[in-house]
Amino acid sequence: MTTPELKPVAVYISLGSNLGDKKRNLLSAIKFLKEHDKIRIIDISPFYRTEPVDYLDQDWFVNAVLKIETLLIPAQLLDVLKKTEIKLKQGKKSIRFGPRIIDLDIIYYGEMIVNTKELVIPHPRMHKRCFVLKPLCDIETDIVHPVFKRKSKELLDELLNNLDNQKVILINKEE
Ligand code: PH2
Ligand code: MG
Ligand code: MG
Repeated sequence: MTTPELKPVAVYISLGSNLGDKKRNLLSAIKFLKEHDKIRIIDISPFYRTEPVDYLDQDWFVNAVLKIETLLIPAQLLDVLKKTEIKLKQGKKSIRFGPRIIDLDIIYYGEMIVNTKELVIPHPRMHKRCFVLKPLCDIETDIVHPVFKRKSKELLDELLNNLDNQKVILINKEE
């Protein structure tokens, strides 16, 4: 019997920062992930300046979405993301939904649905967040949400129809 060939899975990761040099924090996180031998960066969305959501009394964020291919299973990838966050935070703590140097969340892991105490995929709030859906659509408008069976562009359009405008502003490359 031959060993089954491992196929890399396409994964979308949301990046966010609203403390310190926000753009640089995102770029540093991408650099860490790029150095991992089981992660291949496929695409990086434009960066957006975004109004805070959920916990409103905090500075605006810079957000982006990353498409990678990886052989890591979700729990292993989560571990890599957590370690990257810890490296960039250098010991500084952050509160839930509050200000943070870097936040790395798995949005989609192929078409897999994960529901454990540590990890929920697709990300449980992604469909309510322009700061995720806008950059996601810049990379891929047709990727289908495995629970809602909706394309990312449809999720974004529904959100824009339903919501009091969460502001997301494209950052110029030169800025
Ligand atoms: N992350 C949060 C809470 N609110 N708002 C914006 N605009 N961007 C974020 O990345 C963000 C947020 C918790 O992870
Ligand atoms: Mg988050
Ligand atoms: Mg997080």
